[in-house]
Amino acid sequence: MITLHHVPLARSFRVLWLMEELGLDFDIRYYSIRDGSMRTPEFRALSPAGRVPVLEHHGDVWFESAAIVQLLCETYPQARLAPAPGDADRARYLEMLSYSETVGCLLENLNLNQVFLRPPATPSAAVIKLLNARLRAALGAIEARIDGAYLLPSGFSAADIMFGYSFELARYYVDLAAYPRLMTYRDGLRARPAYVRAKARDGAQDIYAQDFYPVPEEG
Ligand SMILES: N[C@@H](CCC(=O)N[C@@H](CS)C(=O)NCC(=O)O)C(=O)O
Repeated sequence: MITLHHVPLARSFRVLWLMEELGLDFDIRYYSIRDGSMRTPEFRALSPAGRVPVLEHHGDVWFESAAIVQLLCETYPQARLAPAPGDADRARYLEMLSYSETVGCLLENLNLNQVFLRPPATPSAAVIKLLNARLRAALGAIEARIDGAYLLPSGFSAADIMFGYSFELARYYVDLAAYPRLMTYRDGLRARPAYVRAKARDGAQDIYAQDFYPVPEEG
């Protein structure tokens, strides 16, 4: 009744993790960005841009991670993972849903330049340098304002799933030692039982071949 279309370590992990937090019973259909499995007409019929996540939920088909996360929070409100309209944390919550994709898009562009681009195409060192600086600035802004275990004063929420996932991926491009408060925050998220269960179902990633991708020298 619930099927997640998922690439290991991709944004679909956000939905996987949230569904573990919600205690839902669901299947996972695994894909790879590299093997053409996302280019079939069947998958394109589910996902207009051919991206994950896609969630089939009791006959409905949803795409875009932030939208799916919000729809799940609204469908299962008893979990209280999304502040409702009128709640004190609502504005910060909505900001962080979108901000997580600000970070996500920077990571995606770094992935395109430093992981997926194939010869004879050559990545631009200047563009990578700029993207990397923008990623560090985006993370630094949250490092400066986070002052507890979670993003919202009211406690754990789906915003932590959205942003926590992005922060995990940033380790491939930036030295996370520059963000000590976010590292403590990340360690707290990693210790959540639902996160541990989600990681156990994530699958083996084939996106990154290195642990770290430094900014190349210009020139
Ligand atoms: N804004 C979308 C982005 C989805 C997206 O780009 N997903 C990536 C994986 S993280 C993907 O499916 N890429 C496939 C490709 O680039 O071919 C979301 O948050 O769901």
